[in-house]
Amino acid sequence: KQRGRERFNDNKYGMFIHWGLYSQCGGIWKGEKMEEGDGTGPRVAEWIMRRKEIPRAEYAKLAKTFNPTKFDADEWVAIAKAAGMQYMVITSKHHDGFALFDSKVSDYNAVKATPFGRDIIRELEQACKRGGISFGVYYSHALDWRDGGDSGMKDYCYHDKPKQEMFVNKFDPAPVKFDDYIANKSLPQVRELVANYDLKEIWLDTPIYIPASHSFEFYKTIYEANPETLVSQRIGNGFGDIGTPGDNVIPDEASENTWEGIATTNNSWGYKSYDEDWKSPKETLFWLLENVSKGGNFLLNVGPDGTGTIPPKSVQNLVAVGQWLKVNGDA
Ligand code: FUL
Repeated sequence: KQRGRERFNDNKYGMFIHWGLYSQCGGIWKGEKMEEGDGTGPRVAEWIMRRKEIPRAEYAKLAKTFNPTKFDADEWVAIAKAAGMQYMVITSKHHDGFALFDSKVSDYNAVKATPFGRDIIRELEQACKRGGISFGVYYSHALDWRDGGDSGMKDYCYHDKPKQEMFVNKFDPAPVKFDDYIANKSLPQVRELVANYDLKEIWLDTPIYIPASHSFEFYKTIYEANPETLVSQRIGNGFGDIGTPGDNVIPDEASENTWEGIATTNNSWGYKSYDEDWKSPKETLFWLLENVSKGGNFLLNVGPDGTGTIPPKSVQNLVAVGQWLKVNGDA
């Protein structure tokens, strides 16, 4: 039996939220959709900086226009609850390096670099508390296209890992060593998160080249700050508490491990303005039942747009499942 399994799996169903500067683009850069043009990496909309190879300074201009006046933390929590969800995990910093929380480590964050000037992570943490659901954050620790240099490719690329070079910033990397990025931004920001916010879960992601010593350091840092905070296994190198079968994957077999299935509501995590391929309520329910009946949690994503609105169609589908759960579930 793994650490935290009981408490974690009691929550069963949660809302994953991918939100950041990229949400303003909706998958389109200079009139070009992400399906077209050059660049590598997945076609998911939060990857626009990598796919379109947008230089760091140019991408950072998106901070100046980030002013999601429709954002209302209590409303997002109300939607999660109406959907039958019992927890929420939001991107506190994705691969683009921009943080949604107030940080002393880097000014590249929602409070200090945008006209909005609000601590989104604090507002959601408090709203979850008021609403009686658990709260956690996603944090891209190893991959940071703004400050992460080459994300360890030069120093830690061994075995079969070169194929992961499509992940890293090769177009305009920060002139820093990966180890310095870990020491000066990534670890300190994780320290800020665990010290300043009440987190049930921290979803580190995309370890790519990170060496085991760093993964261990992250785990130790989080555990020592708050042993209640469970860590995703994408911390890398076999550390972490919560496994996942993969992006948009339902495992074949049931498992006693602590794990969480993760899925999108259309085909992207971040807001993609032209993706209307929504999972119907029936499909959504299928995913939920498959994951939960096999012993996992199900963390289902929504991608709010640049104004702070969760796409109405996804809300509608989620709430329809919530209504079914009210009648047929045991919550
Ligand atoms: C992946 C990331 O690269 C995606 O952008 C997304 O965050 C997904 C949940 O994990 O590894």
